[in-house]
Amino acid sequence: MDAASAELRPPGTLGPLAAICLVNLFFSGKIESAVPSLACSGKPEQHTERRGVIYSPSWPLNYPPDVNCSWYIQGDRGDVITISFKNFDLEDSPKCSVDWLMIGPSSKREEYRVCGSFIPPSFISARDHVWIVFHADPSSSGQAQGFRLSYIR
Ligand SMILES: [Ca+2]
Repeated sequence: MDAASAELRPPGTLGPLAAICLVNLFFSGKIESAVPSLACSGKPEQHTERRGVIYSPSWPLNYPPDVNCSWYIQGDRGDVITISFKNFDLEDSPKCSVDWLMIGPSSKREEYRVCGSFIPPSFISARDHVWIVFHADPSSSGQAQGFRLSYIR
């Protein structure tokens, strides 16, 4: 804290505006982009909310090389899950074999694979659960911003 702001408030307190901003950050999920994503630590990040937002690691900065991230969205019985892309920019390659985003009913069953810089069409699940898997190859060339998607069921 610099001298000017120290004079404005007693040490150790946040103003009401700062508190509201922190709450907004928490509920919008944006704070996740500031810390390493659990989804990229080897365990899938579980989502059971009716709607939510998922970001590539380091968003809105470029994603790091050599990452594997996975998210598992579990709906209620009979739910259909719709995934819509808000931002999308992954290193392009033939058949998306270098960097890719995969969506499917399990982490091994791929129904949808995308890369490149065009916003892909929405994905509508045939089941009440979906896996989303993101892979970036070890090369540090060709990095891109990544993705921001929302899901709703
Ligand atoms: Ca890459």
